[in-house]
Amino acid sequence: MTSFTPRVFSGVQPTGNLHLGNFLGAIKRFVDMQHSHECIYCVVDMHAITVWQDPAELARNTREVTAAYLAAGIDAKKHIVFNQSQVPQHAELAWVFNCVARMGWLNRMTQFKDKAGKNAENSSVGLYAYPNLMAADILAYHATHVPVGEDQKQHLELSRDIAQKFNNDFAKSIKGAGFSDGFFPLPEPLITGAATRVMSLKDGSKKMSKSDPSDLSRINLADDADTIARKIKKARTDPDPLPSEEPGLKDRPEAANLVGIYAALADKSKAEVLAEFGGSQFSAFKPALVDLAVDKLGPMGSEMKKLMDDKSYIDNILAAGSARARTIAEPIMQDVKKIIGFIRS
Ligand code: AQP
Repeated sequence: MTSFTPRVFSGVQPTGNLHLGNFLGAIKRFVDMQHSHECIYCVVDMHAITVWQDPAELARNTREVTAAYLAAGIDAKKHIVFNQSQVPQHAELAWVFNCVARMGWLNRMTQFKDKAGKNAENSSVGLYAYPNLMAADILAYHATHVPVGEDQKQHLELSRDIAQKFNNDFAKSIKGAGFSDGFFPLPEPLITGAATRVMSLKDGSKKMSKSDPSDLSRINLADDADTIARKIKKARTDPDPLPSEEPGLKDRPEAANLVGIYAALADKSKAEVLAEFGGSQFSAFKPALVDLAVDKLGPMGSEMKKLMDDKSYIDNILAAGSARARTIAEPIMQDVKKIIGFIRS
């Protein structure tokens, strides 16, 4: 098998209401990965338009996700931060993958079923083909590792299937082009930590989500300290004290969620958090969680606001990052064209 340099790629959609789930499941882990890997972090604006977006809001939200990356500690000089639509290779490779992926594969995607609901006939073709674009995002850079929340696991498996099928379908041509065995890596999902699926604060059976109509269901990264405190105080719980060990969280989704959030924010395991708070009532645990959340998220929220006041600073970061991203993606796309048999001038 061809050996690939380890490279991290991931992205967040600029669809507004960036929340604690996006932070703990993705952005916080992007920050960690940059110490050990070469990283490419994208604001996936082309994914966002699979559902209609107000143009002014899309631009604002693109800057907001960029500000969140920077405020969380991503180093845009050392690593690459950019928005997807400034790098045309994503769309080019996505078309190739539209022709590699099978309808049957996409028909199994639960996110499309959840998002389209009973309205599938009226959904955009882009929403249906979304996972092919996601595969292109990753594979346009030969990325090997993809930190994501648990909800993206199925899409990542599809990316691997697409990479594998391309490698098989074009095996002879790939060898002919000088690649010893396989052109695309099979990217590995990195779904780790205590909060890979942060749940709604109002309903422990539902994922914390940008599109939940209740703002009380989520902590937004832009929330101020008072709002964070109010939302945690109002979070749904059950009447029992916290257990001392993890099996005690079974069938207690709201308790499990708050413990997971605490653990992820404190960089501890759930077991460690329960060893500290086991036997405590929520009336004691929630104030500790408020202090921790305000301590960790407050400075980031203020930094995001500051960055958002300087549009041209953010736009320059995206322009520079996009230029660097293109220099990686362009030669890979040229090889794809050669492998497929497209004539190039
Ligand atoms: N609740 C979550 N817990 C952990 N990780 C999460 N992610 C999203 N929600 C949670 C992770 O955040 C990254 C970026 O997600 P996205 O912006 O690409 O899209 P999304 O998953 O569609 O976000 P939402 O909030 O869930 O939006 P809607 O309301 O549209 O469904 C991904 O790595 C994702 O796993």
